[in-house]
Amino acid sequence: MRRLAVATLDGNWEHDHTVPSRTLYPHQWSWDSAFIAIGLATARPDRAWRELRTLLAAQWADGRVPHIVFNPAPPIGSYFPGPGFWDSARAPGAPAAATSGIVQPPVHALAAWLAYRRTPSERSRTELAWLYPRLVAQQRYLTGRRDVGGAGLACLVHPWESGLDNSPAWDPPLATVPADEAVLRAYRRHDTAHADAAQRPTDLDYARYVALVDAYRAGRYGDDGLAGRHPFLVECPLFNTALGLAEHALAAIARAVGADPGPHRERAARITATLVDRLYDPATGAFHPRDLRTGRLVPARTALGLVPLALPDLPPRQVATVLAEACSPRFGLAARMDRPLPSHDRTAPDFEPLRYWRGPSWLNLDWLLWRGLRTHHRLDLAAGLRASMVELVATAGCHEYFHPDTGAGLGSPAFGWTAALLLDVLA
Ligand code: 9YW
Repeated sequence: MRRLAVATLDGNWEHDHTVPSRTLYPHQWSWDSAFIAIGLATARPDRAWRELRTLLAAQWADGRVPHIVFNPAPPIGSYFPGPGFWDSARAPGAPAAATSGIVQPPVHALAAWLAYRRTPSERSRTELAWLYPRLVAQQRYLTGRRDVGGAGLACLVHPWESGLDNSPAWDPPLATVPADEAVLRAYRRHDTAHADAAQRPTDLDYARYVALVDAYRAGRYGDDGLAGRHPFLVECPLFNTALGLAEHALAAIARAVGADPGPHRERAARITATLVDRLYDPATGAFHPRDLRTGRLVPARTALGLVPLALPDLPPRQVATVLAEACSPRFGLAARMDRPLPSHDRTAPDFEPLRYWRGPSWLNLDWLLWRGLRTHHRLDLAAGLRASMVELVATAGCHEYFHPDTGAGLGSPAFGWTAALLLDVLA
């Protein structure tokens, strides 16, 4: 399995970064690269650092790390929406490379720290020192300009920023985004040429995704006054967990490169406390996104609501209730799992076992939860989840996602983060 995973990453390596998938995603994606670097560190450490360096070299002047860095070579035109649609060159502070204008969960500081721990050499320390101020700037952007709610959490302006594009969590906030399918007909989706349309977001979802980019691009990706003008504004529990994990990782990185870890520790504690205060629902015992346009929590019980377990300083009460939710029939976490962990409550009427983030099982969600279980000393459950991850890949290969009942491979084959995170749990 290790050989298969390394061969998958080798096959997706593209001179200075790894593509998530040769067919579906022929550019560099932000949080994919972080997960991929974690796996590369176990087998190709030089590439792990190169991966992160390439991504952070495309950071914007305001600190945002774009969710896509476009590969200038042939693939242009093979992915929608491409660089022409994003038109980043006309935005103030954009880098030389063509990129998107939005972000993804900031798992990069954690990735850099884990890569360093696997290969703690002088070379690694140099790389870490290069990354450190850039990772700090990324946090400053997310907790500064993106703190639309004013409480210290990052606010998302697009479901793509969550990394879980069509999660049922986004249905209510998206419902009010004007969707003109005619707009979409002016473009051509490419994803459905490479993957079964039944396993992808719908055309209506895409019409709204396009409308949201149109709105953000019209303001040249500026964040001033978002509250009064932008049609989609949410605080996401997974994204903000990554934000907190990043401060914990930055504290460790600061120590390694001779900087002061103190401020990072303080910020980490503040993020966890705010997450509990704003996104925890005692009625479900889990976390939920907050829709800033209505002020309300989104009721859907998705896997997003379990991810704060990855925070080492999550209070015992929240640890206990999130574990209860994860072990309930909705998600079926157990020391011996009889089915893979789904991305959405499998008892919900809108659970869809084939459609992307509306039910299928994903290794990155498993991995975040697996880390949380180990952090909170639930080694029995961590072992059960790890066994489930290994079995998925052993049976179906390094697929993008998996059927939450049968474990059959879905989406793209030879998918980067599946291979990478498997390498991490095997190491
Ligand atoms: C798209 C690359 C990306 C991931 C996201 C996933 C998907 C892009 O693919 O979004 O075109 O749908 O939802 O998390 O980073 O793997």
